[in-house]
Amino acid sequence: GQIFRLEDYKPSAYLIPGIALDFALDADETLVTARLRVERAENAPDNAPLELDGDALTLEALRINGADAPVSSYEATPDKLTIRKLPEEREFELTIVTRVLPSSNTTLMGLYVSSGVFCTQCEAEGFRRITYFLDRPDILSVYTVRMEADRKAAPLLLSNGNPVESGALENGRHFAVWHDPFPKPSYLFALVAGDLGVVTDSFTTASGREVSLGIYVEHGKEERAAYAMDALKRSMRWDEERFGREYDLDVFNIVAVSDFNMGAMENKGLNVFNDKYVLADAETATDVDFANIEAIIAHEYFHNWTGNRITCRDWFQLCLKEGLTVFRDHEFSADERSRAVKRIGEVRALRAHQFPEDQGPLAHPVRPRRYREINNFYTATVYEKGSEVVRMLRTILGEEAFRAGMDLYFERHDGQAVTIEDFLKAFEDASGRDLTQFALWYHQAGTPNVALSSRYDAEAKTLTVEIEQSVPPTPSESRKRLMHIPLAFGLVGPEGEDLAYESAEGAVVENGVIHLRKRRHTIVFKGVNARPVFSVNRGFSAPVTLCSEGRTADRLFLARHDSDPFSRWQALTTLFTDTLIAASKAVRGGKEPAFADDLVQLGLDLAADATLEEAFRALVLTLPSEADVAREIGHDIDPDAIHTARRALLETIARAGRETFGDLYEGLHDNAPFSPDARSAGRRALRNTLLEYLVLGEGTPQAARRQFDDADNMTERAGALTILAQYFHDTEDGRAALAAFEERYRDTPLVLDKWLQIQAMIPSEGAVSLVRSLMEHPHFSLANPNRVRALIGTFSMANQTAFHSADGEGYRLVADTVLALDGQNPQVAARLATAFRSWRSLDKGRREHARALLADMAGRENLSRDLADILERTLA
Ligand code: BAL
Ligand code: ZN
Repeated sequence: GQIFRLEDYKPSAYLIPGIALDFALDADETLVTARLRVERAENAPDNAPLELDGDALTLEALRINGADAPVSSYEATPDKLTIRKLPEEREFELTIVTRVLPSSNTTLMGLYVSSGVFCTQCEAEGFRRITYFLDRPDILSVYTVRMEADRKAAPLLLSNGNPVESGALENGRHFAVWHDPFPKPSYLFALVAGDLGVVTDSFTTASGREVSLGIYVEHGKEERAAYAMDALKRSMRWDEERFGREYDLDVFNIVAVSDFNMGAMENKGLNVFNDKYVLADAETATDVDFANIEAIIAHEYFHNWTGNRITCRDWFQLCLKEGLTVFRDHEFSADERSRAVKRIGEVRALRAHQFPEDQGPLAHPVRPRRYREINNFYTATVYEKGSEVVRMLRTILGEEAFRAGMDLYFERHDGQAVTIEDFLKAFEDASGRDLTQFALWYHQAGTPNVALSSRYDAEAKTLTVEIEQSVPPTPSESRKRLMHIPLAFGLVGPEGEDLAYESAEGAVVENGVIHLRKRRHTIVFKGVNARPVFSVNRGFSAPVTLCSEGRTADRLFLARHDSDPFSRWQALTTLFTDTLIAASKAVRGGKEPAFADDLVQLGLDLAADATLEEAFRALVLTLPSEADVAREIGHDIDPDAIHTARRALLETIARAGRETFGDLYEGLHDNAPFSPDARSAGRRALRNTLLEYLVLGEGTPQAARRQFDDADNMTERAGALTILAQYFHDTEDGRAALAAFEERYRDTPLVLDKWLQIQAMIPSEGAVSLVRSLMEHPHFSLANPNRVRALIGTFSMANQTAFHSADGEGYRLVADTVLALDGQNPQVAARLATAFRSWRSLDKGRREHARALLADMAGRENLSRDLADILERTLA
């Protein structure tokens, strides 16, 4: 297949400043009439052919300046329209009529039907499934959209921008016209037509513009949109206060649909959402769901400035809008909730999703240089590492200069399609700093390693710190350059306070940050009056792996005393991870795993420390996952040994904490009505975490059964069910709870997803056949991405022993599903296939099974470009 390269970028020979679209909506066959105002670009040759992108299109008519184009003047295939004979004038009008088939569109790209509602998804290259177009983000056009549809089936007709006109037509049909005054790339086009309920509200911007807000959901689900509306209004205010960004249209609409490939989409003025990230109430959503809704509503809204007003020149620049917007939504959630807890969650997610990507065959720079299928680059690297890079930029520049850089970026590039270079230049110009070395974070793949050691000289009162960086090779990048790594740090004194020092030599050290720029730095802190413990990468200031000399006593000390809560959590997590690695080795060698009492006691003490937030204490008691431990081991992984070791540590803590945990658990019970606020959510998180230990300590399911029966909210009900399913799935209690849950939520698909998910995680011998049988459940369907992700996605990511089962049957289950899905929805199939990305780090037998299945899949005929690309890179 064709490979697209960053260095091949050329400005288009033609521009399309305006487009008028007319949709005659019909589920079986929709006619799309597009009138394009085309302009030959300044420097383009007169005779340059006009090549428009298409995908699965049928051309019905083509007119140039109103006259039918002679058949000899163009060539149309489903994926391209080439017009060779064009008018001599620089400006002309093209009218293109295409026919598209919404109800048989299973890719969920372009125009499709979800539960009877017409909707669109155009990012990245879905607009070309609607009409022939220059479907690239640097073509900015003003859109006018007219839709007509059956009034009964689709009383609601929405598109981007502001509503202009609507009215009745013959035969029970009606129409509406929308106009979006802001020039935008085609990937931000959207249309929704259907019969939906609505929640309305309004927002007055800082400068007094009155904005009508609407969230559209299935009839009867309006109340479940209240939290999303609240999150939207808070996001709008926050962006004004933190970034000086105001909303710019008279209306802002959000539509929730049930069949959606992604989480949500930031189309101008008309965000389309996966309903999973809109609908929530106590009965159906967990606290994690509420937090995700808040974050994603904010994320899509924030795109209005970072993505829409200023967009990407080409798809290599995807991180320009995504990394930056993730950073913005992270900051929003940190401001709205607990900053420390939020940060720990971000780092856990980064390590779980981005680190394996960076360390495996699918590694790519935050700004990739080549791709075969851009859909495969909506990755944790582009999004999450992209956000970390912006966070480092802020750390390096400081809050004030960072904000000045953002202001300059908005001022300079509003209305443009730009690059990472443009973005960085704004910060260089605003701050006077040279960001050349820093820019490597965008260009170079791989997670840097930082090795570190320190020694204190009591007589000289110096602390000497040796730091060395290295960046491991990644596919097609064997030689790496040295990075600019900002490491926040502190010298923690005997009482837990940060010790002062007189001077630091050997690297630039400013405002509590060491700026690593060379391979090796020896930093001497002078005038340090007591032996400190060196606390480094506070707040996870740089996305690196840290290898420091393993002084257990120092880690135990930091876990209890560091003033940075992230570092406390990190110290404990490192201790847990190290002990789990040692225990896995022991298990593999046929020995009993053993755990140090002082570590177990530390966990108990932190869990019971009432001066700490409950959510933080819940994180403290959450052991590194099996996948976390596997990633740290890195090669020749035996998931069964890790599972056994982790279970043993859980039980050790459970036994040691039996008494305190019971009291803590009871004390956290809340009689107040459900509230999704962060503090209440933290209490529930700690309760659920304690419940697992209680059940393990007692060896009976009673406590979980009680919580399951008494719960008045989904967090506690699903938390209890998870524990019952994990440990008691083959007992009467486990079976009864699973059955009761299914009975209660059979007709609430988003909750049934939780039921699928919980069972997909059961680490039993029968896991593969259980998942296969759940695929036969009447409410499971390969056509719905949420169902697939809940069952098969969860199985592959969160059931390590079963996915990696030694007989290869877990791999086969996922491979079968990927192949079955590829013909319908290549994007979701390819995403599912990335579960194999770490196959080379498994032990030999598993590696062989994975290799055989990957090779078998790659050898199939008619694979989608999406899947072929993932398989080829995974095997390379
Ligand atoms: N642009 C795709 C969905 C999102 O990142 O907001
Ligand atoms: Zn985004």
